[in-house]
Parts: sequence; structure tokens; C-alpha cells
Amino acid sequence: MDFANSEAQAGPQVQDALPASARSAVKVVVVGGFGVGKTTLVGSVSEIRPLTTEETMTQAGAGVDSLVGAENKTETTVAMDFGRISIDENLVLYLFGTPGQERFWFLWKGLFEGALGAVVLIDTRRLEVSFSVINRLEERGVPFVVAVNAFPDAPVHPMEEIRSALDLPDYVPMVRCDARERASSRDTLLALMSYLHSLTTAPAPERP
Ligand SMILES: Nc1nc2c(ncn2[C@@H]2O[C@H](COP(=O)(O)OP(=O)(O)OP(=O)(O)O)[C@@H](O)[C@H]2O)c(=O)[nH]1
Ligand SMILES: [Mg+2]
Repeated sequence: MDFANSEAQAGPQVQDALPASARSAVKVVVVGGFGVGKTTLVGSVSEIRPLTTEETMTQAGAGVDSLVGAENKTETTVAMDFGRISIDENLVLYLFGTPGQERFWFLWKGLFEGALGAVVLIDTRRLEVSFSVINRLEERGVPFVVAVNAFPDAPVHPMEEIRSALDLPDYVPMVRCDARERASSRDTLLALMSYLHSLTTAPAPERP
């Protein structure tokens, strides 16, 4: 990971304090299949040292976790990622990244408690890992945006093709992002906030 985690510098830091002007806080979850960049996104955008629960991958995952497109991956999230970003002087987002490996998905229930919305990260080399993630969000009625993460050797498809492959309704916003880039990760979260805002002001779209 190219960002400091909570173990690197122990103890409270001045920059970790909540801005005094913050009036509202919103919980957002970052979800997606194994290795799509969830921890990277939370780490790149967080204004506090992100809390991560990365553990070294072991042989336990052999034959269970598909490493296609993530062959060099050595660590995986076993509980959650946590970060914070101030959208403006009044609004603070608390970010919770979920574990990607299906055997840790039982933890999702707690992580989703009180969440207003979700970012679903997608890797176009492994779209199939996103199906069950999206199903679970739809079952829970959590509004979400889909962010296509830019991996260098990932095929670039028009958004509408990806929408159709994922069977996503027209009203679900889709964006491209590079989870390593702070500005890009921030834009992705802004897309979610703007979508959540539109849901409160517009008549509910027709859902199947
Ligand atoms: N090129 C490129 N690499 C990325 C991007 N996002 C993440 N990566 C790399 O992909 C690997 C996996 O990223 P993680 O952030 O650990 O993925 P994750 O979704 O948290 O993985 P799990 O917690 O194991 O499910 C890391 O080596 C990242 O550096 C991206 O936008 N572009
Ligand atoms: Mg992770």
C-alpha cells in the first residue's frame, strides 16, 4: 500500500480531528469483488490516516479466490477499511471499505448499518465478481453508483456496454475512476452524493 496506515504512526494526530464546522456526517460504503481497488480508493481519498485491516494472503485462498488480473496481490482486507473526507466545510463522509473475498462477506451486515449509499468498484477484467455484490445492494435497497476502476491492461468498453453486461438500470450513475488518484476518488464520491441528493429531490424512479 502506498499510503500510511494507522500502525505507521500511532496516537492521535492533529489532522485527524473532525473539522469544527462539520454539521452533518454521512456513512458511505465502498464495495466490490476481490482486488478491485476498494482499499486503494479509501486510502487515496481519506484525509485522515486510513484504518486498514490488510493481511498477507496465504495458501488458504488457493483455488478459492480468483486472482485473474490481481496476480501480484499479496495482501487482502479481512475486516474493513475506514477513512474520512470532508466534502465541504459542513459535510463529512465516513468511508467504510468492505472485504472483497466472499468468505468475509458475513461482515457486510454490520458495515452496511446506517449507510446512506455505496460505491461499487468494477474491474472490467473480472466483471463477474460484481454480480453478487450488486444483487446484495439491490436486495438491501442501498442506492449506489458504479465506478469502473482503471487498471492498465483492463479492456476499455463503452459505459453502455458495461451497463448492459451488469444489467444495470438506466438510473444507476456510472463513472470511470482511478482509485489511486485522490481527485478521481473524490469525484466518484461526489457522483454518489449528487445521486443521493437527486433521490431526495426527484420523484422515485420506477424500479423493477
Ligand atoms: N493500475 C491500477 N492499479 C490499481 C488501481 N486500484 C488498485 N490498484 C492496485 O490493485 C491492487 C488491489 O487493490 P486493493 O485496493 O487492495 O483492492 P481491494 O478491492 O481492497 O482488495 P480486497 O480487499 O482483497 O478485496 C493493489 O495492488 C493496488 O495498488 C487502479 O485504479 N489502477
Ligand atoms: Mg481491500
